[in-house]
Amino acid sequence: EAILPLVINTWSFENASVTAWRSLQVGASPLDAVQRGCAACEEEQCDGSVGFGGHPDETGETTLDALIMNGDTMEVGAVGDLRRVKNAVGVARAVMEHTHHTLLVGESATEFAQDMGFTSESLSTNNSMNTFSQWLSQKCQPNYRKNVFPDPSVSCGPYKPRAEVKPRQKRGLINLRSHDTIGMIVIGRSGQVVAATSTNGASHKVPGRVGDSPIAGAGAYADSAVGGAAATGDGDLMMRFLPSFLAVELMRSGVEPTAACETAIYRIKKHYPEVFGAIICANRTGGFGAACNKVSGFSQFPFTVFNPQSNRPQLHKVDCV
Ligand code: SD4
Repeated sequence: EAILPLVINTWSFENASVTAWRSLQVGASPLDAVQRGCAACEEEQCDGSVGFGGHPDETGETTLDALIMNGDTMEVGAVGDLRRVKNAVGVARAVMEHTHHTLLVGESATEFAQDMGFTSESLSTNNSMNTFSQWLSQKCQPNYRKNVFPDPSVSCGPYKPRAEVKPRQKRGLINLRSHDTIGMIVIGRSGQVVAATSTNGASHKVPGRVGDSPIAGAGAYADSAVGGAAATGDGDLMMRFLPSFLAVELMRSGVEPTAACETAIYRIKKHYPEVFGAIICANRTGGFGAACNKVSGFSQFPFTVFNPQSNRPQLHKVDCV
């Protein structure tokens, strides 16, 4: 009575869903399907939050995080702070297939990608450069440094990336509607669970910042014995709770996907009630659910499901807790 295969992803990224589903239909493996699904989002720059040309860091550069996980073998490949390579999930796959490592970062990840034949090109676009110059031209720039009294997240005057360090703030800075990482779980007909993520992270981040998306158990997790999960939201805070791992472990102990997702969100909410975060969960029989944290301006989280019952990418919305 399993309803498989299943493709489920964060947000209303329908092309990603269709791409993964069609890949399965023509006999591709779940791993290939999840990779192609996320790559479709990278190419179309989903919501400006995936792939090149989005969310420039403090210096104006766009950098990428991505992960892919095989729930049969528990192999993971990931890249963080990847520069000048558009297909981040492809590089993550190459880390998994062609190294004994799990995570490569920064310029060295770029070098690895070049060795593997990926093209090196600028990730900047007119759009990302405009975002950057608009930010710079504001009198006070919201940023991720804790350096200016009284609001530690705003720097006024000529922007100085390096400044004295002040006590940490508890509230994240992720701007609600502009950070829509793709996280996708694919479960093949025979129950192979895989997951992947791809994102350009957070606008105006400190260079070197790596979010939750390329961290196994944070951005996504997959175990074919149980199911999979993938998260989106304020990665700097979410990654402290490994929500994807927690959700999978809850499902392992028999909790239904929706309840597993909710518990993972509640765990974060307890410490950071204002965190913007959401998670999708699926179990190996094709059951699925999602949860999000209700914060001002965000009360429903959309996610996309493709299975034999829907026969098309179906948009779901879950009310936040
Ligand atoms: C990050 N989790 O880099 C990503 C951003 C995101 O929806 O998912 N936004 O923190």
